[in-house]
Amino acid sequence: MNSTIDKKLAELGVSEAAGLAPLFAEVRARFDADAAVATDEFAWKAFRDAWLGRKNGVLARITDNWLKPAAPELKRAVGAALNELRAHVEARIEGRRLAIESGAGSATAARDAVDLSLPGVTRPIGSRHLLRQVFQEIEDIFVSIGFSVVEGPEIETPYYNFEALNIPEHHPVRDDMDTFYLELPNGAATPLLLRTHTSPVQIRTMEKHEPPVRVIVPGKVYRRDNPDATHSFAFHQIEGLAVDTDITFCDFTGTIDYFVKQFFGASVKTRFRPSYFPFTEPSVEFDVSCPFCGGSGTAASGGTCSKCKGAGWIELFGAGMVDPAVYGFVNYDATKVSGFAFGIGIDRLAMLKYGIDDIQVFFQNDVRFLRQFP
Ligand code: FA5
Repeated sequence: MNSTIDKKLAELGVSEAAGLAPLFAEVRARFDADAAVATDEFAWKAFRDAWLGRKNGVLARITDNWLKPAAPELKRAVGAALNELRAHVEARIEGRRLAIESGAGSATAARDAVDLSLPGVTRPIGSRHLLRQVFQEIEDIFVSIGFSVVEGPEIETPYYNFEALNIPEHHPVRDDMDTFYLELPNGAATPLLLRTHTSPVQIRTMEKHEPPVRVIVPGKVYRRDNPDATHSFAFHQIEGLAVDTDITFCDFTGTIDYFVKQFFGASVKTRFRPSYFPFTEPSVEFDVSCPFCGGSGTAASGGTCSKCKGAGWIELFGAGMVDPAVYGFVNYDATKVSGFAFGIGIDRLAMLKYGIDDIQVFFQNDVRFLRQFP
């Protein structure tokens, strides 16, 4: 490997004979690009000399640097490729001269540069994922009534995910939120986990802001749940939090009712049932009348509605008035402030609104599904 061509072939990483074609194709492409620029006599002369000049023209340099020093077994092939290139170069240079003389130089050059008759490259245009669309829909509704959108980290400390939400270590409710812990070096200051809900952002928000606070928190959350039609180990929630000096349970029900009617339509009925969360008191589960059977429990076919299993109601999310104990963790005066919070599972909400019966389709990226929600 001592000649320039051998070096160039080695650079191309191909066997010597096989390397000739790409090497000469590269030179030819460069020539064709240069040719398009020679649109008047002056440019044409410079172009001709650059390629055909006896001493320093590209073809002369190829002869000196590639053909002459090529290994004997390669010489014939290099010579043939060079002759072919020379024929192309000479014909094209002559063609450019005739075109310039006849006054069609610039038009021909433009045609050479861009072939307008070629069909364009069609690139499929994507769309926002259905879950992203639902997030946007919900954000718009809450923003229109004075809430701001904030976000928080998906990797959390147990303090924010549990303790500051009034869930001490060994509290049984932690079992429902079994989650993934991160492997950290020995001696790390605190364990880290993938957050199990968006509620830690309640604490982070209140730590930073004095009341009044009105925020919603869209985001991804994680639990060690086995995947099935309604469970995924990664899913989405929107947290809501409103705290001020005079917020009552009526503000809470009014806000939620407004949201649900905006989202599902005015005819949907709503109800609260008592529930339990360590960070709200009282706590509720919020139900809507089944949008599939209109709350009758009976499907259009006459049988039992399969979506609500005949109950006429579908559970939507957990919520409640913020437990005064939580205010203690963020230095709010629990005797002066009150508020409400809620945590909506977005995946299930989207399934309900758009009649999707398996949560897993959100994560499979099957375009046949995605195209149904442009
Ligand atoms: C919570 O996560 C509470 N942080 C909600 C809350 C916030 C209550 C503020 C009070 C005040 P829960 O574990 O019920 O609650 O989950 C809330 C919603 O997340 C459920 O209603 C459901 O829609 C959704 N969800 C829960 N687990 C899964 C899962 N594995 N896959 C998909 N969605 C889930």
